[in-house]
Amino acid sequence: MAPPQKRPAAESAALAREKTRIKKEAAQHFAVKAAEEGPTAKLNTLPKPLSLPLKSTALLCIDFQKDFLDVGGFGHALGNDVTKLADECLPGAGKLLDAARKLPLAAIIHTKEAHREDLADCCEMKLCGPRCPPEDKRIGQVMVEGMGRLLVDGSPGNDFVDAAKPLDGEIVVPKPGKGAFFMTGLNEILRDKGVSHLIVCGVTTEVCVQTTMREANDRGYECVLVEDATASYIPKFKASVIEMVRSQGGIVGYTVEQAEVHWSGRCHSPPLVEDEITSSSSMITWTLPIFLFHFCSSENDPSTTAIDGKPEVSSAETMETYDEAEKHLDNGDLQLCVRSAEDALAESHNAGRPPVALHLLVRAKKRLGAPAGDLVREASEKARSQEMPWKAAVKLAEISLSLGESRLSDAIEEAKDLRSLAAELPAAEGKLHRLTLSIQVTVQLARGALDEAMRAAMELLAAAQRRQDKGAEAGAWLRIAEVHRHREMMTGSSATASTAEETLQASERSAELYRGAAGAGVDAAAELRRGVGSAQVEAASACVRLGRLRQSISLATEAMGVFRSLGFLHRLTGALDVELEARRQLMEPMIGLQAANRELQLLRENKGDGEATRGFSQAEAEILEAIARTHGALSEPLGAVRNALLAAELRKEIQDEVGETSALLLAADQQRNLGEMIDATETAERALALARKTSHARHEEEAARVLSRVLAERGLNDQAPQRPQALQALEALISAVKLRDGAAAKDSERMLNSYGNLVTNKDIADHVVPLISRDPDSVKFLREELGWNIEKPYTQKQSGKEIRHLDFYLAHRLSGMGFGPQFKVCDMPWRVWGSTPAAVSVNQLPETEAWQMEMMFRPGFIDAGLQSGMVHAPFFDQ
Ligand code: TIU
Repeated sequence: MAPPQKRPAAESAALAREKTRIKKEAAQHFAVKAAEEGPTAKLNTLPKPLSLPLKSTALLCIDFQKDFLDVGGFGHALGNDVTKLADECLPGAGKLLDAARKLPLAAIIHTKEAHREDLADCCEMKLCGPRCPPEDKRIGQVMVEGMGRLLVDGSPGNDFVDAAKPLDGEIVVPKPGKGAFFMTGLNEILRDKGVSHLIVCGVTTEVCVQTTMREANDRGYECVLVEDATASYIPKFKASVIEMVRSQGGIVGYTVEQAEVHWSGRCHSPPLVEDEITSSSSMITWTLPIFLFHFCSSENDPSTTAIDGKPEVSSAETMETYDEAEKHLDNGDLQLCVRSAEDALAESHNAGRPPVALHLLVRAKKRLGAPAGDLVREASEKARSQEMPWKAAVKLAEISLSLGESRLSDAIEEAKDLRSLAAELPAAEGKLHRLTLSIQVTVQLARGALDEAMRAAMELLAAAQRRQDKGAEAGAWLRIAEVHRHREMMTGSSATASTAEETLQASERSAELYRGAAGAGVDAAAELRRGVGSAQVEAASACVRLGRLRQSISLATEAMGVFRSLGFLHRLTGALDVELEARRQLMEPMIGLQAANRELQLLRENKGDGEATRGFSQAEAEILEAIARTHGALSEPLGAVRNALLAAELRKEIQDEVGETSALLLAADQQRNLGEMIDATETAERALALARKTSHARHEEEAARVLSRVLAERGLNDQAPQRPQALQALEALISAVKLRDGAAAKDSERMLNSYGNLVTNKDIADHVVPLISRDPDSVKFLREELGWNIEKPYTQKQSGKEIRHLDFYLAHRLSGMGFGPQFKVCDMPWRVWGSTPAAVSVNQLPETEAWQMEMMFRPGFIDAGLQSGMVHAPFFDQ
């Protein structure tokens, strides 16, 4: 045999790039790296001792269900003696759960083997194949009253046993197979939570536990099997699994005898809630004996950081009442904003601020639904009683209302009035003047008058420079950056174009000035610190557009720190969005997901049950939506659906119906990608109803589009809300052909195509046949203008075979492809015409398309051929 060859010294840059790409893509399937910081636990595992990084460790409890542990369950139906199982593993599992719940683990997850009620997720082999139990003891059947249907989600017998029930906040993963990774979102959940290590327990050892451990091992998770918290109906199998797992140096993972090891050492407290900034650095010594885990101190000094290395979200530092009001408005805590603004008005000591506080008050009350007339009246009364420049105050209130109702010309006029008023008020002049200009920038941006907006922003800068007010100058540069950003995006407008470089420069200048004005940091006015953060986000997003992705991430991260410490949660999630986009472009979306989940965790820990929970819930929902979108981009619809539905739930809780609609739309679209068409229909219908209720035209349109698409894919075109419009487009097309209007025909065809399969080939035939029989020349027009080939006669006989979609899908799944083709509709060739109508059209889900591209097929063709048992060959030869 030839000796091994030496590797060539250098590889081409292209090859190296390709390798990096493959590595990054592969990484999406793998566990993340172990946490480097935070507490660790030393375990006496075999084949060697293991140090668990607690921050990235999850406890995974497999199938502690009555179906396996109780008489009358599925395990019993299989012919097992189930009576010894509970004693063998539940005491150990109870101790393990108790201990784990006291630790800062990444997650506690409970799986359950559970099929959907319709058993669509149970393959025939498992349901009624030759290795199944006899009739009446099969999945979905009721063997013993009181236990319900065997192994079906929601049945009493499918629930967890009392000794190992999940608590609130713990994750439950239903699974249709033995392995917990098969057809579940478990891998995404673990990856999102930054999990590298799994402590595994559950039943039965050699079936679901071992299968799951093997699946986890292949995905890069380090697993530890806890021996006294797992059991098998066949004791020698448990012993064998334990031996197997740790043989060959730990081929599947580690094992540890029991959960009981006395704890010693110190641990700092988990992040505390509310305003106690100092609590993050306090050390406490736990006096409880803790099972299993033996703490070691964290490598970095824990006294300076919270448990996860981050400071907690604070709701107030040295913030003035005015800043508080601003924060609450930004976070959507409107009642709190009203209260802080009223306090700020009462404190009226700072020239120029009272009118601004009134401005905040009016905006918050407006968003709470107060009538405009009342608000103006209230503003003028408040202004008079506070002895503030009331004319200016009322004018400001009017402007707020005009802006809120998009009456932009009114706002412009009012801003001019305000300006002349400002000049008459020496004490407040500077502030009011700048506020006027700032409003002008806002209004001109809203009108799309970008050069006018830039002029106002420049004037704002000049005014600040005249007064040598660094903070105001910083604010002006931020507005300039904002206008540049709009000018970057402008298309077909007459305004001057800007580059991302210009946006970046202006925002960097702003950050620098804000930082200078804020001085040493923590004690600085919240307004200035917030300015630093906002300027950094603007700069970070410009960096994304410039492809400077690492720089973008570091800016966004810094900004998040600022907003977190000030409690500006909405801005915090805005900064996070920028980081996610940069991570996505860097092809490291999982790191973004981890960051998002960390932020989510932090929000939840700090939420408390105080009054400001609305802002927390809103920010939580925003992060969940960002996570859902990222999963969507990664073609992980399970993760996307789960997070989008959680977001919708939160939005509902805080009665944010507009937000709820958009979360539902996101969920519906992903349920469609997942093939959960019934769920997708229901979700889209809910979204449509909400959009109508809130009179949100864009959402209504979007919901009608999603719902129509789903219904069409289910073959329920007639129920689709956009069906009438789609038919109108077809009629418009026919009229355009009659009039020989090429441009109109093309427009209508584009319109028609945008409705996808809402209009069927039969509809087209029903319209086209009468047309060409009355007007034979239209065939030529259709060919020349639209390229429709409807005159080509068929020379061969058509044949078609219909195969039920589900059968076809399952056949492919079971024959080893792992999934089946996922098209929904297959008729005959689209717009091919002969003596008898014949058309093929195929609608596909994105997954199928990607799969076909990989196999170098043009999307659609193989499905069409496969399903219809080979349609008319000449069509494919063309
Ligand atoms: N039959 C058996 O031992 N186990 C299962 O079917 N499922 C689980 O292990 N959970």
